[in-house]
Amino acid sequence: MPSLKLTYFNLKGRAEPIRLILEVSGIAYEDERIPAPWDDQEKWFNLKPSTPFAQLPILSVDGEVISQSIAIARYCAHEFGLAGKNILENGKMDEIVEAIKDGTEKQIEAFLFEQDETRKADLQEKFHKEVLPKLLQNLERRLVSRGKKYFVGGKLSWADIFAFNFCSELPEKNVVDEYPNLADLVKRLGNVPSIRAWIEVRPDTLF
Ligand SMILES: N[C@@H](CCC(=O)N[C@@H](CS)C(=O)NCC(=O)O)C(=O)O
Repeated sequence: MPSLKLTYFNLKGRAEPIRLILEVSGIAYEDERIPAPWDDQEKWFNLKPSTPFAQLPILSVDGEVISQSIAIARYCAHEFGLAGKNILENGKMDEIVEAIKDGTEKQIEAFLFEQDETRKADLQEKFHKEVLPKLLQNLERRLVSRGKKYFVGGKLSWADIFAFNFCSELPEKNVVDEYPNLADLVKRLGNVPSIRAWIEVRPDTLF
């Protein structure tokens, strides 16, 4: 097995789906956490110039570094048994992951990045009233069309893990209850022993 070190801020954020993939795979890795820039900038400012795109997360694989959270997650899924068995299955998994990524980017913009208070309020309202319901509805439809239990191939994959992480990190968790098959998937994944064990011990962070 390669020697893995995942470096991110002490947050769930973009690293948490990767951590969950590694936990489910049962692969040993170092979970390196540095203070969030708003807590203490020094460590990040020292590290930033050495990272490929001046951002985190990064994953060191036997000393070779890859960045971009989705690329890292995809690498881990493929390497450790949570990807598809053929190119079509992988395409279907990518579809789910990319759809969730689109929603996540809009969420980050509305809740973290936007500085103008009026625009921020508008973006947040749009997220709650349009972006999130549409995304959850489409995920529910996709899940139903693929047999209700898992998003692809009738077995647990990194696509399910992305959906689990996104839904279970929503501040208002009960919004997912309107989508019964998605809610059931989130509940089932929360009971996977490796996921449950990780959630019990992982650092308690704001997001
Ligand atoms: N597309 C990149 C985005 C990475 C990103 O935005 N990272 C943020 C933390 S979530 C970061 O490193 N911020 C600190 C900075 O840009 O200085 C990915 O998915 O990894």
